[in-house]
Amino acid sequence: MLNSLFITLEGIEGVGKTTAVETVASTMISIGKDVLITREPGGTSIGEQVREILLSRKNECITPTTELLLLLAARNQHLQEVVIPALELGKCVICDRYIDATFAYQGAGRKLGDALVSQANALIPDLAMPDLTILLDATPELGLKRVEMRGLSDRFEIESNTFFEDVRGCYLRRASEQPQRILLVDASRTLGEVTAEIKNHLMDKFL
Ligand code: T5A
Repeated sequence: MLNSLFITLEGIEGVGKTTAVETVASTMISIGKDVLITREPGGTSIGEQVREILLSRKNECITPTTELLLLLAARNQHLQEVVIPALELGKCVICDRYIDATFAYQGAGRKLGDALVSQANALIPDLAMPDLTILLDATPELGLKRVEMRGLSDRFEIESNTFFEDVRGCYLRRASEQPQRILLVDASRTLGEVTAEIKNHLMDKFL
């Protein structure tokens, strides 16, 4: 997949992933890349339907294992239908959340563990790994405050502080284990500072 790039954005709720997707996209377009923006769970018709099930507060009875299997069903569809074909065309695919979220939320948050999450992901044929993951990091207090200002919360956003501390801890551990792939960005700074760091990193790495 010559010239293709797969970039993912990760972090707990409200740290600014969706905002950063736009920064990554405009920077990569400015250096001549053909960009495709997508997200997980979602990115396909089936994936977006699964997203609705997962985020709806009506579905509080979903068990951790059901949650994991639904996410991976959506991921498989997303990879086969959208991500892999785009990478084969040499595009730069920018995805709002991907595999690190499953380790952080289901592995650590829901306590299913790394081993089960790895085994479940291994069921997906051609599981693409990101070339770069931008991990936006801030405390759950700060992230949830930003999200609350937006109104109604989804099924994940009503989780406890301990849940989000576990999720954050797993993300930070993965960043320290995989520094070549994961760029850790302090998202508690101003939007201007966060945007500048992301842009500079992309320019240094890909220009
Ligand atoms: N999930 C997903 C799993 O459990 N396992 C998985 O494997 C996967 C793939 C999806 C849910 O799915 C779960 C985790 C999630 O709970 P989502 O909508 O993709 O949900 O994720 P959220 O984190 O809920 O998305 P949010 O939109 O809430 O948060 P973002 O994208 O991090 O934040 P963003 O960019 O929308 O910003 C929030 C607000 O803060 C402002 C923005 O303008 C916006 O108003 N902001 C800043 N303000 C000040 N300073 C900054 N530096 C700022 N950056 C952004």
